[in-house]
Amino acid sequence: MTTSVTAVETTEEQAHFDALIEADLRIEPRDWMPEAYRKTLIRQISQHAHSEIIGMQPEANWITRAPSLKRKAILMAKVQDEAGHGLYLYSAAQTLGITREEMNMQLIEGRARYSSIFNYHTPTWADMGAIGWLVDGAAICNQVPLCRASYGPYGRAMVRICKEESFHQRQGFEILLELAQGTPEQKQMAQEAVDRWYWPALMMFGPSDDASPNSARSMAWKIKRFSNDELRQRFVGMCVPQFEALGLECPDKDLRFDEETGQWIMGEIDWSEFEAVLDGRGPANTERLKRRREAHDSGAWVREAATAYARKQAEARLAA
Ligand code: FAQ
Repeated sequence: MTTSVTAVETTEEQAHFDALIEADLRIEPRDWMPEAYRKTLIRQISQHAHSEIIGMQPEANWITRAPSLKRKAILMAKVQDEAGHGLYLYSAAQTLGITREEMNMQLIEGRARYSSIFNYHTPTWADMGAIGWLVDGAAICNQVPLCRASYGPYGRAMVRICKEESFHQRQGFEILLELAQGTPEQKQMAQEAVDRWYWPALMMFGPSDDASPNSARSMAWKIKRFSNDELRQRFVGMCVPQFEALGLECPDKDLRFDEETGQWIMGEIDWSEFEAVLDGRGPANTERLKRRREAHDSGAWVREAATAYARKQAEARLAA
């Protein structure tokens, strides 16, 4: 008897959920949702949050070496923004029933993914320009559609994140423009940084559509609005005129626009490199996780102090 009542309720709840998705309305934390939808969101949002947090490392590495006080202040603000993005996203994931602690442990124990892009080194100042222009540029392309994600807390977090990412992208472009218009050595440095980051930025969009196990379902649920390849296309189309404005060469020598299909035909992406990075064998995977674990350990006293303070406050409230 109980089982059949539950079954009827679930069917009704499922129908209500489907209707909300169909009508392009938002699913909120109070709403019933299929377990697989919840799990997919936790996976994507927590991976996204971890990316923002790990993504602070390649740039933080340059704060002390930025070429002027102004550049230092801008870079510091950008890295702080990434921390903020991580926090909005962890909060959004928490509304789905996972704790911040659990997500954090998944990251530091190497059980969670974060974006492949943050496993590359930043040997020169021009890499700060290339990250801002290409990595934040790719992030915007991928994330603007996520502002319309069907899950309310995720979509709303993305609105604020995207505003900040646009500023990040412009500051990266401006760093590269200044270098590209500087001495021949500076222009060369800008070109080399772009050569380093271009292909990994294309990989940020994920595997090609035929190798993307999650896309179809995430698109049906309106979490993702476009496929990985569609967004990669859009990004390449955005970059082409910007390469021209910078006076830099696109590292993809085979890139051409096919008038007939309206598609960019790209050179071959080295998917074996992408797989190696996802498998923990990228240039900087080991040091990124090591640094994150050290930061977690050295922050233990802050967590302990915050817990003790919260306990004292609770005791004081009870005594009052
Ligand atoms: N790196 O079936 P799909 C930023 C995994 S934030 C690592 O296509 P899905 C800001 C994927 O998780 C950058 N893993 O998966 C910033 C899945 O593995 P799983 C982060 C990747 O979820 C700038 C498997 O491959 N942005 O840059 C990657 O439908 C500067 C199969 O893939 C986001 O997270 C990858 N690149 O589509 C910060 C945006 N690609 O979980 C600091 C939100 C795929 O089944 C400085 N996320 N995988 O074991 C998304 O839009 C999606 O999750 C995708 C992947 C498009 C990343």
